[in-house]
Amino acid sequence: MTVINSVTTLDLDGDVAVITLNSPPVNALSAPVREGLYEGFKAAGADASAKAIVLVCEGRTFIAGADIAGFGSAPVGPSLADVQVMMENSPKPVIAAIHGTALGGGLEVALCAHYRVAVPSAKVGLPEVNLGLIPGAGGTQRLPRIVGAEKALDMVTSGAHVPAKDAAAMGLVDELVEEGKLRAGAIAFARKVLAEGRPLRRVRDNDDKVAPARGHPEIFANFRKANARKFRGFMAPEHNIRAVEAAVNLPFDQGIAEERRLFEEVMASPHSAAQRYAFFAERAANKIPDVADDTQLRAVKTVGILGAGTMGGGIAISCLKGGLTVTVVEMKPEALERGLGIIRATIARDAERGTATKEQVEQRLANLKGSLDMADFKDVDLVIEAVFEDMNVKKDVFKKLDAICKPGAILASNTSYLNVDEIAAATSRPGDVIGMHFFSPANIMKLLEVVRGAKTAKDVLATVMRVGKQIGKVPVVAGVCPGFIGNRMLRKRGEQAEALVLEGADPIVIDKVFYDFGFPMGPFQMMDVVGMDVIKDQPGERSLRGAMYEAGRLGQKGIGGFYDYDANRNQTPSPEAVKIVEQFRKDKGATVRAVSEEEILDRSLLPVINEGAKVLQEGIAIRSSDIDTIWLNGYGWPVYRGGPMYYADQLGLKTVVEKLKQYQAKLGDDWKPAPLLEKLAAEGKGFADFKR
Ligand code: 3H9
Repeated sequence: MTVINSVTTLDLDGDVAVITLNSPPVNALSAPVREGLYEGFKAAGADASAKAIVLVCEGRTFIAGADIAGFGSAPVGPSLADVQVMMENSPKPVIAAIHGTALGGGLEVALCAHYRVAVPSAKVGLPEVNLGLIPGAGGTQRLPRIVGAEKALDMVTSGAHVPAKDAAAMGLVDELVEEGKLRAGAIAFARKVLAEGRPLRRVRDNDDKVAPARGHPEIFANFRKANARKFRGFMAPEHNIRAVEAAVNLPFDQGIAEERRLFEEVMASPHSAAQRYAFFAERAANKIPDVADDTQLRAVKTVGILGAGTMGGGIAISCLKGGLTVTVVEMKPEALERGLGIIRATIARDAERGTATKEQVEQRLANLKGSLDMADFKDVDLVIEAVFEDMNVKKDVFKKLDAICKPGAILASNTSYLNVDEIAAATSRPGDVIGMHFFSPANIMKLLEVVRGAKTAKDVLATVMRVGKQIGKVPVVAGVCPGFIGNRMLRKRGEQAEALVLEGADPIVIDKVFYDFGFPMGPFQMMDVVGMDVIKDQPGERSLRGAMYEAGRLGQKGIGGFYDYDANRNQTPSPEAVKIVEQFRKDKGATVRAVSEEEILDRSLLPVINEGAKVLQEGIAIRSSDIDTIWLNGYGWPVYRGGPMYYADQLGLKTVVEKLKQYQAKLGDDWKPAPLLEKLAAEGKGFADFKR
């Protein structure tokens, strides 16, 4: 075996040279990896006894892409293009052997091999769009030359990780080899290529798959139209489409030049900077400073869920999809049957939609049990309580769980604002108690606020973070305070929405400002979705949503709320709602004035940022990027704007402080900048610079 460099070796298996990359965690295309590939292919090419060359990776995956962390630093050593030219022009057949994920630059490298083999569990894709980018190493030109324009459009604009079996059906993978035997399978395939004298197939030379789309601009126009809603506000999907158009309409080398031009444009955009930030923010959220990475986790295989309502049901579906065994407990037989029915139907739908195999669906259904007796939680590893939001009810439940559950079981509450420490104090084992705040609909929404109580044990916290990932969530740690991180900040926005209406802003205009900023909907549309019955006034309160509720306008579930709806839930302005708003202003003795869209945006976002600063200062959030991860995954903040704290950093904290002070002078001390915000602004720093 020859050591090429710190991450690459070359060895010979008979007449097949094998280049092995080993650059944990994901073999990203860093300078040493590019150097290793370049020198490895050079050496293999020069070795007269090698007749074919296999590229294989060690560790969890094939190359997962360019080194995102290294973007922006000066290039060192051979470029990726140098490596690709070397592979594609190799006079000996090159075979890429894929396991784990061949993503982005990783797939682009594999596309320069003459053949590709993969194990069945492997996935391939060009996910650059999710980083606000386009593939920049020929992916947009080579992919359509194998799968055709339409499939390529789907892949580059969705960033989907395509399973090896589907990739093989599209011709992206030439042969599937036995799981766990990739190296041997790839070598055997290489021998077959040699024995059969198969050609050195260069993807770049294949025109057959792109030719049919040439002269058919409607393919692209229709694709844009069909996805307009999904792509709204983003820059990268359109750039990806244009690059595939170039693959169809231009000769290969010109297409590559166009791809490069488009890549550089998106790379320099604030959108991509924000989306790359979001990628690392989500991963940083897994790191808890005082909890060691190698903390011994508790085994969680079985979960008990108390409550089969909307929330409990959604949580159950997530757990089942994550491979856990679930026991759902309800008080009444009808409620249990209804809840189980909805869970089963939702799980079954995955097979119809093709998002799960029939076997997976059967397994999930078999893993689901229902019961009317909490005593059936006695053997479960984790209980998630999703009952009514009332402290006395919760305490009573936790007292019972304490008596029923086995030692070491984790007891979690899905409360969205109650004090987890108080709940924990109702048990004899507060160290085992934690908050798991799911967002509705819990089977769809990615965010999971993991609420760490004062006494929550470190291994309980680490275990729940792991379970969160296993069930497909983005877990973020929050400390105990009313509303935790997300809802505490959201409340500030809600207060302003109502204040703005009182001062004269039209709810429809407020919603439009939010929509134009990139949120999927504004606060009033949101209330219509949630339902006024859920958010009606608390005793002593007199809010606009309360007035809407009293007028019998519950929102989408009823006759309408702030908007009217047709049978397909299309919204139209509501004359009835206008009357309620006018009456509400009268009752409150409000004086109406013209409110600009700029003021609406400032007054909606600045208090959220200011509250975020307090959350950070109090240690409720570990780091500012955790707050952003929460807003991106639970509150519809557009990912190309990075989250409220990132957004504030882009505005400049000095500007944020100045604006808050202007509003403080007009509207009172609620607008006083948080001390941490003032301090960072005075030091010329951003939230991202804050270290505890
Ligand atoms: C690209 O290729 C552009 C080209 O077209 C153009 C070139 C000119 N770089 O997610 P995990 C780190 S753009 C650097 O927790 P998993 C990650 O930060 C790229 N670091 O693991 C984490 O570090 P830490 C296109 C990376 O098993 C660790 O690896 N490719 C990269 O849940 C583990 O990550 C993509 O967009 C990277 N490319 O999932 C793929 N990738 O432990 C992005 C990961 O210190 N990656 N890290 O926190 C992924 O989707 C997932 O990481 C993957 C593994 C599915 C691979």
